[in-house]
Amino acid sequence: MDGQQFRWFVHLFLVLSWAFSVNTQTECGNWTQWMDDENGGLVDPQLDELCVGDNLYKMVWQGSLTWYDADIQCKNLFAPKGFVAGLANLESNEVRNSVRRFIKNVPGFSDPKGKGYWIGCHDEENEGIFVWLNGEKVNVPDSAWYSYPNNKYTGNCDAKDGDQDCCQLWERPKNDPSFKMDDSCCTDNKAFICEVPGYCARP
Ligand SMILES: [Ca+2]
Ligand SMILES: [Ca+2]
Repeated sequence: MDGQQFRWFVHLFLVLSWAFSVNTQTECGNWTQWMDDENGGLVDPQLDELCVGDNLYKMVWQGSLTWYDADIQCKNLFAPKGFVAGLANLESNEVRNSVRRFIKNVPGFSDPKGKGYWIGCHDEENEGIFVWLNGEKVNVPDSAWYSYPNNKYTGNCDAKDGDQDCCQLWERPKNDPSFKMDDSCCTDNKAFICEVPGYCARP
């Protein structure tokens, strides 16, 4: 086999490997999803849903609510199915990056309502001290934020202290969004990401 034949063979192998991985279907919970060969997550783009470990992350990208109502909507969506949901906790680098990759790779998800996705952290109680909804302090690398320190806002933020207190994954920069973390006005209407612990656990 000469060099050109070898390169052709390698190319064919890579194409077949990709085709096979895309078509590999795996049961997750009670629906069929596709294996994401890049990070081991399980995704079904039609359901806007991503499994990382046992947890489900649902991108509600076609609706938009305030940060407070988004958290309530997450609970309302999954309570009938017997699960306690809420805005997503993205403290884990693995989870945060899987979610960001999912948003960036699926057409439509990268242009959500309100130019961002609400996630489950805020600094409403102590300005500058961000906490997740479970009360734990946000302790992500500075690089996980779009720009840090944040809270820079000079407009009319309709929050109780008039500044930016709620966390989003932001559609910035516009031409190639990285969907890094940012604080924004809690009363703005945005798309949002629900987290449903245990939803992806296999029976
Ligand atoms: Ca703030
Ligand atoms: Ca901000």
